[in-house]
Amino acid sequence: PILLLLLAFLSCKEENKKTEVAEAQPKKPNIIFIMSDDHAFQAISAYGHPVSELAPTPNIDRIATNGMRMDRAYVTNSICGPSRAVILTGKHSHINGFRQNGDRFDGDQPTLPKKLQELGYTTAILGKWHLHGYPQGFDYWNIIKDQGNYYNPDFIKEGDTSRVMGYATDLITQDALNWLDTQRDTTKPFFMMVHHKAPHRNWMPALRHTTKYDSVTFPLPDTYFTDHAGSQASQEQLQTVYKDMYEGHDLKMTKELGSPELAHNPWTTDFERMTPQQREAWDTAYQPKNDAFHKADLHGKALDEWKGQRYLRDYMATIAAVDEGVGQILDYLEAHNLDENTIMVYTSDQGFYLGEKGFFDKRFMYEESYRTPLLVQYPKAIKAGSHSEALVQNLDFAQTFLDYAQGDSLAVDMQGQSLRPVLEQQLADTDFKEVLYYHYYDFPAFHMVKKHYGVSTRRYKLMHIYDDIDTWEFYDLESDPQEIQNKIDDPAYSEIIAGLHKKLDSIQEAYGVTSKEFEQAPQKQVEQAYKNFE
Ligand code: SGN
Ligand code: CA
Repeated sequence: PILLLLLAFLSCKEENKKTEVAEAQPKKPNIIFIMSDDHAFQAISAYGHPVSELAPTPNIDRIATNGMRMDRAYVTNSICGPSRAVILTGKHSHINGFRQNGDRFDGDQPTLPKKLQELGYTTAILGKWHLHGYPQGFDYWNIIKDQGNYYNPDFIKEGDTSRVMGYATDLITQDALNWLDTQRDTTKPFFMMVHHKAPHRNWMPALRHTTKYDSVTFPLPDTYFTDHAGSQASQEQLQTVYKDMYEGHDLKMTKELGSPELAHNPWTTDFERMTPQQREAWDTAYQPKNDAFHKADLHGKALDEWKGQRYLRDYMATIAAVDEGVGQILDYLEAHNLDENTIMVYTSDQGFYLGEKGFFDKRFMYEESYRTPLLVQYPKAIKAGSHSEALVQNLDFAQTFLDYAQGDSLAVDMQGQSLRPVLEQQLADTDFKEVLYYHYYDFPAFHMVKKHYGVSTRRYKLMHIYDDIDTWEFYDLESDPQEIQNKIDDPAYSEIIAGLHKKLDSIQEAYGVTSKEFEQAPQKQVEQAYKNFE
């Protein structure tokens, strides 16, 4: 019996050891990646911009308060589909094959969600997809069809398309909460991508927010009126608020006093999809303000400024529902004790113009559209209320998540770098990346922003604009943060510019950029496009 007792004691010890080993293995973190569409960092109050101070985003700010605000996060190609493809693959556009909107994503290639599945995760994607074809690597998916509509949008749920009644942002938030609460496999860590349509053009707020900022006067940027001296590409773009927005579709202006009928509205579907009740509530909100506009009889500069004001009010009001949704997801995590072990990311597919240089939309390698908001909370490893000025890119997201998911042993053939040392403040901001690469291809297309590529460092930016023109631009962000003085021909900068050319050559080589990346569109096609979009 003594021997038996000894054996029992030993095997018990062995059991304890096993439990200890199991406990020593850290639990893989859950990852929630919330990405809105066209959300400018200027429009998030955690970033402290005069516009967002008047229209705060208290819930999105919670992520910054609980975690890290990244002040110098950039995209590699400032446009929707390409940004999403970079995030899924961790590779630049010329490697993942999705260079411009309208391309078709090769879903058979290795991607972040597929790798996470291999690492034991359950995965979901909800909301905007915009890559054509169907998502792969997701256990659950429910995506908005094409660009999507704000009211009563079509969703494609695992292959079946149907119109869902309601407001897009709220529907996407609800779907995320349902998946978290009732649908996911709770035996596995989860990865959930929540991709809002908002605040993409044509900036239609939820009915509860249609008058939210009517009494607020937003400051228009100093550069709202500018002649774009030094930048031919900026002179020839078609994304100026007071020239290129459609008065009905974008600015929700009406034809005349006393009538709810919209002014120029070439794409009728956004409003036609509304139910009569929704449309009535909408008109009740907008008609009095439109009538007041007609009575004011504005012209010239005053009219241009009024348009900027209407744009900002609608844009910020559209964000209000996104902010509420982020709050609901954070509340859910906290109520279910999931917050400690969940990495929560808030970002946008690129930046956006809020009237700087007179612009809306994105595409350019200038700061407002090149930079994107990035807030990350993970209480276990990221210090609350921290911020970073490290140069990082959306190219780095995939490897960051794989690093946290203990996938470092997986052979990943990606082009980014894990942000973990930056997020956990193990590295000085200046010791991460010194130079970033950018390439935009979507020309001729909407807004006629020409093809360009370039490099940026903490202080300088060099861009080559090509296709129907061939120009270079160089900016010193320290002396000219608004990027309105192209100093490409300034002899005082010639050495710095020569250094940037070298950096450009070597980074292109490192990323595998070949001469075939610089193809030009046929001149006839460009001319026709200018006619179509004017
Ligand atoms: C739509 C918009 C454009 C926008 C593109 C790309 N027009 O075509 O203004 O630049 O999407 O945006 S709209 O009036 O039809 O909305 S992206 O975010 O998908 O890249
Ligand atoms: Ca976008």
